Amino acid sequence: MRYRISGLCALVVALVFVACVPTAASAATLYGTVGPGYTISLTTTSGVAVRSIAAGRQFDIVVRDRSSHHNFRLAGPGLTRQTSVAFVGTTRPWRVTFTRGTWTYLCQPHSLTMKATIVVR
Ligand SMILES: [Cu+2]
Repeated sequence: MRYRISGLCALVVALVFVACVPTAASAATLYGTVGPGYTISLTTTSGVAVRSIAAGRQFDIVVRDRSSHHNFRLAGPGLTRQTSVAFVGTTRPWRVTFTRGTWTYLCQPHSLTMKATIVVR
């Protein structure tokens, strides 16, 4: 009897674990793209520019940095991620949880013009 109860507990624990894993691994992807010209964007997989995000949502951000004259920097409350100016290529996904506040993404050498904000609420 004791054995059967602990077996049931193990099964319950296993089911809870399996139920939680897909959620953690299924953040949607957003694309940050900078260059080769003087352009910077953050878009959904369908190419729609991201202007606002619901607080607490999590995304995997893949940055496509297409120029050694630009970089892509994402900053919000408590978090900054960026490519180097020299880097050209596609980053591994940055798993980001968007906390409430104003987020910005920009190219540091040209931040006066290559800059945008995202409202997270
Ligand atoms: Cu730039």
